[in-house]
Amino acid sequence: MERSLSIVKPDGVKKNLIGEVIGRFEKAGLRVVALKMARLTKKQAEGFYAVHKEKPFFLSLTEFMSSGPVVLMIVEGEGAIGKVRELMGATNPVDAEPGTIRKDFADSIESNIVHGSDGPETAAFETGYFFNSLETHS
Ligand code: 3AN
Repeated sequence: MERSLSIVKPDGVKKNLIGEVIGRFEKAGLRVVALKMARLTKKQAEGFYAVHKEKPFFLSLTEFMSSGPVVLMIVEGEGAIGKVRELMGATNPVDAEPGTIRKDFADSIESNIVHGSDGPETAAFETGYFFNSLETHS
């Protein structure tokens, strides 16, 4: 069993895609075990994306991620991290495979609808960043 932290980003919420994203996860056999809606502060977005703090897109990314409400969730299942990444598609929607969330809905490499943890260590950090054990229901 594996867990991945996923976010429906501000563009996904604006485009009314919360159910679409969760539905795709569920149809792939993943379970949502923690869920909440939040509006991140700039500081919270900076902490979440701390690994990217030297990147040229850090300011723009953290402004975007704090620009409107997001949906935060932990999804659980066998190979959850890889499955979520497969369902999301490549970071840049231009490179994403047909039938992926980003190919179907994303406007750009930054406004790309959805986040998913990229490995077991990031997943452990990211799930703990937004949820405690009392908020997680296996
Ligand atoms: P992914 O979300 O596919 O794991 P990461 O972890 O490389 O991608 O990047 C985190 C986020 O930073 C992306 N979801 C995207 O919103 C943004 N990002 C990544 N690369 C760029 C870029 N070259 N220009 C603007 N934003 C970017």
